[in-house]
Amino acid sequence: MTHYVFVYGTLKSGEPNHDWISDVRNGKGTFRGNGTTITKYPLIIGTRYNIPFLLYKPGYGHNVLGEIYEVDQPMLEKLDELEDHPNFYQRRIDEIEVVNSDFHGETARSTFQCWVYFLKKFRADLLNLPMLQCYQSKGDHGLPYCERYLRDPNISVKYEVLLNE
Ligand code: PCA
Repeated sequence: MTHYVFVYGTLKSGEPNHDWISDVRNGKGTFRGNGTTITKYPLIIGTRYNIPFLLYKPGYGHNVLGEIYEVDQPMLEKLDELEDHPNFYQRRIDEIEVVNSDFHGETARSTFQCWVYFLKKFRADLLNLPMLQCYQSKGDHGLPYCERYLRDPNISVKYEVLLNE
């Protein structure tokens, strides 16, 4: 079973979690092209660890740029583990427009239904943060991503971005 995933954050090539999607021990992950969300969404950097989040608030923010990967079931399950779907990020299908033609033999297609990791039940104050169009950990925002192994294991950052239930 093949899936398409649109990645907009640390999973992109050159970003701190790219190894997850390129490590063959996790399954198959093949880069298929750059893409952009057809719907606008807020892409923000949040928590003390500078984690990128796409907020599920259609119509706000930008048409976000990212990368489209074709992945197999084991890889999708690995990505769910990294993103802690569905407890933290929630994966949902979204329509993504291809912005280059790396889709060998499929150039007639300009949009793909892709899985995307969103934050759905997010705190409203996150909407006051700067909204990016394209994420880079080392971008000029000055908020580099803090990798997991460097974090305090006693602190859960969920409360910094998710609504209390
Ligand atoms: N990793 C996922 C969601 C946010 C993140 O850092 C991605 O790159 O799409």
